[in-house]
Amino acid sequence: MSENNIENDESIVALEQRLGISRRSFMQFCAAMAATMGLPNDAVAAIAKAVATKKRPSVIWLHFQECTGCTESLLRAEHPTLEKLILDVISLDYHETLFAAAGHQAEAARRAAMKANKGKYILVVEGAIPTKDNGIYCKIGGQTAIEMLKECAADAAAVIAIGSCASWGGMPSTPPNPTGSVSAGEILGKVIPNIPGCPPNPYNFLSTVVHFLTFGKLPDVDDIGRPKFAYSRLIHENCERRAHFDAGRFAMEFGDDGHRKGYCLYKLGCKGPETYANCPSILFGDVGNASWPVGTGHPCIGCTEKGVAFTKPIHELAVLKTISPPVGLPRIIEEQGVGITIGAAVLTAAVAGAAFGAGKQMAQNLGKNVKLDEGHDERTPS
Ligand code: FSX
Ligand code: SF4
Ligand code: F3S
Repeated sequence: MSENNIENDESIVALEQRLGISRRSFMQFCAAMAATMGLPNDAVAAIAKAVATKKRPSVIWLHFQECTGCTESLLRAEHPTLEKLILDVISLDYHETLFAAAGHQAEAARRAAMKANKGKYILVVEGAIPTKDNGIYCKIGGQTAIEMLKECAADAAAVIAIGSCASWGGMPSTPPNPTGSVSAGEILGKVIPNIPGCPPNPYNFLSTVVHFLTFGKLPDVDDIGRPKFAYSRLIHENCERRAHFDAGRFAMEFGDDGHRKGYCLYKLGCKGPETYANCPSILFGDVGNASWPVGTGHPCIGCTEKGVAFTKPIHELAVLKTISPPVGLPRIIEEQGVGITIGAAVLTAAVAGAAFGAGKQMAQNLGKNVKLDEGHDERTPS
């Protein structure tokens, strides 16, 4: 079914009435999910149908050592449609921050949801797990975080670590790591899908859940469990300041002339060259252009990378993992005899650039009914 046909499908019409949102907004949400995951246009209809008709997966959401920023970031996705959709895409059956219930009532609700959805629920873990002194530094309802995580993971269909704390220890594991904080995967003894970031981008989490709902499995992950659709490119590859890096134009101090002109932040300690994430492509908070750390003038601290954020000093220079040009630009000098013509390379780069631009614009304009001025990008520094 095409995107246009599905808009008139009765399940989508029913969804419109149930949630009080327009079909157009809903289709824009589905298109943004597909674009975030790098899926072709055909996937939009499949996603729309799955979200509108499939039983919402039960989600048990645990909080351990963290700041609740991951939850906050999910709820701060600003479009009027989104908070409704989050709560409609998943059935949030246990969440300590958002739950109305408290105390034993809340723990009873968690166990009831786990029993009713045995083997089918998604367990989301937010926060690191302290291991020192038998884990006594984080206890909920009389259980240590270690005990609670093991109990909840035993019958889950999938376990997802959200945020850097649950993914690799994050902030609580900052040396000297006084409580012996580790990741959820370390407690469970396996690599689990994780969405690092402090906070992580809500679209990466939502896209992962929507992928599970639509295709019945989690998306492909890299060797440390991060979905490839979101964490296979260095920040440095898609950064709007990259031309300044390549030309050697750097901010040397906060507030200096180069900083005011939007020059590259590498010499202020930007970790974009060694950090894998899609922040410059999908941005944060749905508030428009430049809404990501580097866009606002702050160096990336590498919050999605173990061993970078909360370990390396913010001012320390990043390791340059690659000096190849960003994917959106054609290569200036083509290597000889590698089986690709300059024309093909330019075409590939143009297509990659167009896809990147389309995804970015879609994410930025979710729920808005604006005419895009595609010839102008306000983020480009003068
Ligand atoms: Fe950690 Fe999430 Fe950073 Fe905070 O809770 S990833 S401290 S944004 O909230 O786990
Ligand atoms: Fe962007 Fe940072 Fe790379 Fe400079 S060093 S181009 S600011 S990611
Ligand atoms: Fe984190 Fe750097 Fe993105 S600090 S939010 S990985 S730009």
